[in-house]
Amino acid sequence: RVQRRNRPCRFDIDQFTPSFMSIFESLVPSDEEISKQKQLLTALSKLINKEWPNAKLFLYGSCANSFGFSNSDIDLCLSIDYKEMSKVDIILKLADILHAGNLQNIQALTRARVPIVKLMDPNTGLSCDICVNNLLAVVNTKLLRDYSQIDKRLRQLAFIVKHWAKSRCVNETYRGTLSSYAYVIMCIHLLQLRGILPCLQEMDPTYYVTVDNNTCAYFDQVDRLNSYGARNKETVSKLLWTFFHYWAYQHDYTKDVISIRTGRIISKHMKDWTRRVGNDRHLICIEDPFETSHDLGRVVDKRSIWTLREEFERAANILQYDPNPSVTLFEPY
Ligand code: 3AT
Ligand code: MG
Repeated sequence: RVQRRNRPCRFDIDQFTPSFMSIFESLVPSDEEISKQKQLLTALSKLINKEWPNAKLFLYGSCANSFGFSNSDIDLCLSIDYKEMSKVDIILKLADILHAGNLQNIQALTRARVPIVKLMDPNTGLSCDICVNNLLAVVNTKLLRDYSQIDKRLRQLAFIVKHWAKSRCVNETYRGTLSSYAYVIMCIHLLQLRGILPCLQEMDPTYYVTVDNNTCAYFDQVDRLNSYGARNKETVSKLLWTFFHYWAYQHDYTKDVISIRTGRIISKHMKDWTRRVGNDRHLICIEDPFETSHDLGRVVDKRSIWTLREEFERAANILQYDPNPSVTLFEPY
């Protein structure tokens, strides 16, 4: 591992860029799909506002953060200020409202960690999950989308990383591997270190919201930053190599926390993330940009950390040596 730490990238890495780009293109949702999502949001908002005029429905997660594949489920968040009702009551009432509106396959999951209602819309064929008052997720969705507008390589890199993670079964939080959200944060962090993306939370804020006593503030006029990364000419295949090389051989799992909030690597020691507390083992540390006490790697346990690290090494070695990396990388696990 020590020798591999400084190994230079293969000289011919850029020849694979066209094949990685065509994989990216094949995963991007069509305009038609995006307009169907908007149509569903409008229809559901209308239905819900009949009962709750002051409630507001937001798209969040991959269908709104620009990192969504085609045919993925839609995440919606209902924002409602209704002191008399508990979250569970709201979920149950919401399920009734949706029934009356002729939506299908409605399930109220009231005991889940994040209670949701699931449904299928027969008009668009889309399935979605609705949660209640999870506004931090709406704000982190905006942060991710804003980063994706600055340099198009972020979206390309993150799509390929997510596609790799899904193909290799390391995008399953219930089995101790990482969420899509965590992988996108890892990609943003890499591009910050390469000088391709700025650190929006360190710049003078132009956007502020307070969510559950958390102040979220950052520079969101990203159309003014669209040449930020232009001096760095690295291709998506080179960045992909750098990403896996970093997580396979360079990241210090005993000491380091990656942080897009600061645009740097910070220490586990400073965050007091050096030992297991409850179920948080801190074996791979990824700081949430807004809930800074929240380690997105907390789902990883002492077995799944090795699964993950073996997959990072496999990917790094394929990108270094394989004659056909854009095929081998995604071979099913
Ligand atoms: P898929 O395309 O569905 O795999 P996604 O972007 O929808 O990817 P997730 O399903 O992981 O991502 O999560 C949905 C959203 O929920 C993304 C983010 O806004 C929020 N979220 C997920 N995990 C966390 C977390 N641990 N902390 C805070 N917000 C989170
Ligand atoms: Mg999702």
